[in-house]
Amino acid sequence: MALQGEYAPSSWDWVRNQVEKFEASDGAEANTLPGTDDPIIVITNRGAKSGKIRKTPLMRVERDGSYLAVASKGGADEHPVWYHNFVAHPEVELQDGPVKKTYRARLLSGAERADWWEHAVATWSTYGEYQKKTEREIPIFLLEPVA
Ligand code: F42
Repeated sequence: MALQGEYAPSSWDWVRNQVEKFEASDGAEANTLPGTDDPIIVITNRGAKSGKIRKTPLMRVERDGSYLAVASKGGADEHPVWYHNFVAHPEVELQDGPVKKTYRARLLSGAERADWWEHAVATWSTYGEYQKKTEREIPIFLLEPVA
């Protein structure tokens, strides 16, 4: 069941523009981190306070049909706001290229987190640099398909 509600675009222009181009082309364009060949996905999520629909591009980290959402925010000392949305409303929609499906987000910890963090850094090494920039442990959510 698609997430319904009023769409509230990101307040960051480059993010809002990437989402617009990605969705208008059904994932055929604007599907990499600008200036690189590194693939992204777009996650539709519900605002924890506003209840509005938010769309969050993230680097594509996938394994065996599940995806990872890495709340790195460039190594900032605070979590991205979407972290709170995923905690409050774990049912999200993830679009990878033309394919859009429903997933359930689960915050990882312990050995499971360590295993998936290793996969995230192996997929996109900049995550390792971001973690070195901050004392904050970068949260990661496992997104598992909802049947
Ligand atoms: N961010 C990452 O953290 N990791 C990535 O791998 C990543 C890759 C990436 C690739 C392409 C691209 O274009 C962007 C990429 N980003 C990545 C950036 C990511 O998409 C987000 O823009 C970034 O992580 C910051 O997320 P944010 O949720 O903090 O966004 C801010 C700027 C924002 O949109 N704030 C809104 C605002 O109005 O200022 C509020 C958003 C919101 O969700 N509000 C909640 C609500 O209720 O509506 C409130 C929630 C609460 O409890 O406060």
